[in-house]
Amino acid sequence: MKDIAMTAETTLSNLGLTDADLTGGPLKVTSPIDGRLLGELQETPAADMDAIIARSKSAFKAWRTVPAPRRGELIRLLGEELRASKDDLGALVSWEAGKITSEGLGEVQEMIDICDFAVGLSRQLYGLTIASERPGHRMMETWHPAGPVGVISAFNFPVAVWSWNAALALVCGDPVIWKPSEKSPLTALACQKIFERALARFGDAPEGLLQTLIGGADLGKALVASEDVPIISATGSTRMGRAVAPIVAERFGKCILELGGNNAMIVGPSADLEMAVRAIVFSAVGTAGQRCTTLRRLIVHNSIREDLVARLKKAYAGLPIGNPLTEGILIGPLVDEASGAAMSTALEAAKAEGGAVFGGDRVTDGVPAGGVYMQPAIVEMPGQSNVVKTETFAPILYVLGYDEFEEALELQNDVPQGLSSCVFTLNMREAEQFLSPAGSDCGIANVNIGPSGAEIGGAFGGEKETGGGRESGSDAWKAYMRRQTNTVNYSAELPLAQGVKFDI
Ligand code: UN1
Repeated sequence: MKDIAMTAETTLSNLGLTDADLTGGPLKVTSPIDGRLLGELQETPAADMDAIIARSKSAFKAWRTVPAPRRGELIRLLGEELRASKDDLGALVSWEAGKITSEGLGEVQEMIDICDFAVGLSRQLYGLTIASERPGHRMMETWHPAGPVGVISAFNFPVAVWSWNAALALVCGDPVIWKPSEKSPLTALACQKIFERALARFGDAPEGLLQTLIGGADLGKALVASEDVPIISATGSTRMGRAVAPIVAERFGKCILELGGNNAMIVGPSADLEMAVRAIVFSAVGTAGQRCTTLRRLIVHNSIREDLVARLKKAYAGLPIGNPLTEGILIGPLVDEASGAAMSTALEAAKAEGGAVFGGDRVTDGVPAGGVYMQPAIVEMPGQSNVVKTETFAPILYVLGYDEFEEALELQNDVPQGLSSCVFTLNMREAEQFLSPAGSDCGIANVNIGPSGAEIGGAFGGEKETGGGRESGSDAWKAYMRRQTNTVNYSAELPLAQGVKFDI
């Protein structure tokens, strides 16, 4: 094995993080891999928030008039810088969030993809033209930049989620103020440096286009409360969303919320089980069960339940758990002790609610000391009890049986969350019913692929407790702009709409 101590330092210095960034501050950043100290960071003083927001506001005044394709050029350069830093930033994601190498790199690839998307988008911020009822009039819709966007992101996708928001916001003409998770400030600092390299090559961007806040919840609170930040895009727990949304609503700001998920797969009797097993294992245990889109509920037809569960147990028994930077490892650590404890508590609750638990123990052999390594768990449940309806951010897969497809759909929808969902079936009626208005109630609904690992081209987000926001592809950009309806009269008359007469 490589000397991992050396690689952590090399990774940080390759990304331009110096001793000045990494020492002497009160925010201790430790790696979930082995608990090692990665840095002691200075925090952004809460007293600076007014100045930070004011800087963003003045950056907005300049940036909103820069032609959108020119704004796209900045994102093109950001994409180039990300390509150049892909290996290092991917490795830092592993160090700070505990992801396996391939997933760390995949996350950076997702950033590169959204930059490419946003560059194209910068020439496609289209509005409609609308037929006017009045002669000699033309109506149209124009999309304008909206103002500073506050981005609050979680530890589990510490850099990709920022980029989905930032790449879109910046081509839309909005500066960004980023409050990363306290668990992942190093990757955020690295992104700030990468962005600054793109800025230096770009040349004439206003100062303050991207500002990163390092520290605790008070900084996020100031951002959320500020009337000068019209858009707050927040990714994290439903609890966090419940705190953020009313404050933003109070001041008539707009929220883009991407909160909890409790994603299910329905497996019908006709399913290709071989494929289903691969999809289940990746989506239930990948990222150690710490994706919003992680598969948490398996709703399987009773005729194949035993067979499928037996295959899964076999696959689970051989899963390589350990240092996520070691080749061949598929399951790294949970982010911290509290996550491990939450997993154990959920498994105890599942037992009390009648569940039969397979796996779920802490692993201490063959893994680095100082990290929280857990065996993924499969829990056969008698029904969709409380614990199954609760999102536990850990690799727990609850299994429920069904007889009629309608029943499976009801189970799928009968949870508070509504992010992602899927069906494995070769029966076209089942597949289409799943996607129909009477099918899955989630923001993402897939056929014969798992619920996680979405591409950036689609709009990402979900309904109910997931918060209703959409980020990333499709027309998600519209949430970062303000819509203006324009009516132009090129006639010499002044007719009123609806035939109203008002002669003076
Ligand atoms: C998240 O877990 O917050 O679909 C994001 C996926 C990734 C993004 C997940 N593209 O799993």
